[in-house]
Parts: sequence; structure tokens; C-alpha cells
Amino acid sequence: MSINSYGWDEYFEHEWKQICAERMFRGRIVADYGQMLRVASEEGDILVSRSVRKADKDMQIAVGDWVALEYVAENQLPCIRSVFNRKTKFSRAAAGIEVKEQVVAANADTVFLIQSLNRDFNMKRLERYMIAAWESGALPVVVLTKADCCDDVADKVAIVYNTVPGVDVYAISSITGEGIEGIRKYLAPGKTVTLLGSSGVGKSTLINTLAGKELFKTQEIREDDSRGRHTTTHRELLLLPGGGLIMDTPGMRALSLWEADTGMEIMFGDVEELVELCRFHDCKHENEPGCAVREALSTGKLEMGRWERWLKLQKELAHIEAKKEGKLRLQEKQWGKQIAKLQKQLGKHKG
Ligand SMILES: Nc1nc2c(ncn2[C@@H]2O[C@H](COP(=O)(O)OP(=O)(O)OP(=O)(O)O)[C@@H](O)[C@H]2O)c(=O)[nH]1
Ligand SMILES: [Mg+2]
Ligand SMILES: [Zn+2]
Repeated sequence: MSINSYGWDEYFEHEWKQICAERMFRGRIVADYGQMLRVASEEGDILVSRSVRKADKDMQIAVGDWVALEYVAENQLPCIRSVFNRKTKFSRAAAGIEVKEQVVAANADTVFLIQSLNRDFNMKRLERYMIAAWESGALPVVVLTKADCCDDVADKVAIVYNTVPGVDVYAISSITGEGIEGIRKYLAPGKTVTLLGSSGVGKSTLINTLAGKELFKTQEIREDDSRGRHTTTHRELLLLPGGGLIMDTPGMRALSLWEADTGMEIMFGDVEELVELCRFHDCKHENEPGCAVREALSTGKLEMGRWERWLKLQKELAHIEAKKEGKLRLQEKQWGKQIAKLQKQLGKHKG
């Protein structure tokens, strides 16, 4: 199998030259089954265990990653020796109490942010996905599914254009085929597209439509609350007949931001600029004199809803940053204790 068809290019060739070692071979992670991963490799399709040998121990591996593999023992699965630096990564804060990044997709060129035109249409959510998408380094594209179930497609598309100016927006239907040809251009040979969105919006159906066959399982959304059923349970990267690569992902319940500096700057740069213009650098934007935010709100230059969303996101990001810092301090404290213990032992030896 040629790895070129999986998107291998000069960028990774350069990476490979740095680590290139005899007996190692290359592959791309194409499916994540938890402890096991499937890899499309130079030696064919193989299963490997998630754990990484030697270097990069803490590195999280995600579907889309390029890895260097090696057979270390006879009759055993090969193991991952190294994970190549990524071109892009789409992350979120992992669910649960631990402060942890979850890499959802690696090395995507484009991310399709998917919402359905009937029940799932939500601009606040789109804004959040857009922040994470810009942060990822991949190009975000908005794909609105189930156009066949919607009477005001043009109005909804206009709302999206308004929310995310300058971003490509497509209204499609996997039932009638409307709009499908338009999105194929992102799936040029060797290019990777990741599909992201809530459960039931039609991600797997779209892949089946693009592939022209039933490759992935799909399921009706629930009657009672019109939510999806979380039909897709693992991430998988598929090579389409046209040469493009497309990644299916399980529907996301919530997208908690992990890192957002670039994403916030792109989505809310105007608000950040205003905040800088306030007379007092610690302005609370309540009723201080010379508050540029209040001024902009009163003239309508800044919309109240947008300001409130920015404030909320800001608070959320400050909270995650504080949690990250807390974790770091805890690690440092543990380190400190270990060092103190060692020094004590050394002292004893000397004495
Ligand atoms: N009318 C209509 N129904 C669609 C369209 N696309 C998908 N559906 C239906 O929506 C339901 C959910 O589709 P899936 O493809 O399973 O949704 P998903 O986003 O993969 O959901 P998860 O795997 O749970 O994240 C299925 O019953 C599909 O037939 C469309 O364009 N029009
Ligand atoms: Mg699915
Ligand atoms: Zn102010």
C-alpha cells in the first residue's frame, strides 16, 4: 500500500528524516477502538496497541496521526515508536474532573462543522465550534444538512454568513443530493476532512453518500426529543474512491474549549480591541468613565448578545486556564517533595 494516498507529503517526509531509523516503518492512524488502533501502514493495514514505546510517552495519539512503527518482538503486534509533529489538531477539554486535553482529530486540512437545518440549528454552538476549528489550524467550513426538511434554507444560510463572515457555507441533503458536489472540492486526493457535530445531524450518512455505498451505520434520531442516538462510537478515517480522506466522529455532546487564543482572536478580535481601548486597564466595563465597550454598546457598534457571549467564553477560558495552572503547581509540588526526599537520602549516605 502506498502511504501517499493517505496524505503523506513533504512536511511528513521532513519529519521522517529526523527520526528515520532502520527497521521502522510509517503509517497513519485510521481508526480508534480504545486500547487498539488501526493503522494504514507501508506494511498494510495493521492493529497496534495505543501505548507508545520510548519517546513521546505522554503524547496522545489520535486518528489522523502519522506514526513510526516497529516490530519489537516476533509474533507480536508492532508498536508505535514515535508520533510525527502534527500539521493541525482539533482539541477539546476532556470530559471528567481531570484537566486534560482530548485530541479529537489530527492532521485534518479541513473541518466540516455540521449542523442540521431542522432541529440542530444553533449559532451559539457554531461560534464555539468555530473558535476550536480556527485554533486547530485546519480550515473550517460550515455544512448544513437535511436541506430537504427545511422551508427557509436561504434565511438560515444568511444567518450563518452573518455569524461567521467569510467562511464557506453549504446547505446539503444526503437524500436529494443537493449541495453534495459543492463540498467534494475539499476532498481532493490526499486531503483530509474531519466531520464534527452533534449526534444525529447526518455525519455518517454524508460519508455514505460521498462514498456511494453504505460503509457506516446510521440511525434515525429519537422521536421524543429529536436528538441523535450516538450511533457512531469510534473515530475512523476513510479513503474515498476519489482519493480524498474523510473522518467520521461520534456526535459530540458538548465542546469544552481547551485552548483558544487564536480562535478567540479570529472570532472576537473586534471585542478584544475594544477592551484594549478602555481608559482603565482593569476596567470592568460596568460604568467606569472612558469605557470603550459601554460606548460601543450604546452606539450599537457592538451588539449586546455578542458582548455577553464573549464575557461567558472569557470566563470559561479563565476557568480552564486556572485549572491547568493548578495542575501544574500540583505537579511541581510533587516534584519538589521527591527532590527533597532524594536530597535527604543523599545527605544520609554522606553522613
Ligand atoms: N431528511 C434527511 N435525513 C437525513 C439526512 N442526512 C441524514 N439523515 C438522517 O438522520 C439520521 C441520523 O443520521 P446519522 O448519519 O446516523 O447521524 P450522525 O451525525 O452520524 O450521528 P452520530 O453517529 O450519532 O453522531 C438518519 O436517520 C439519517 O437517515 C438528510 O440530508 N436529509
Ligand atoms: Mg454517525
Ligand atoms: Zn471598559
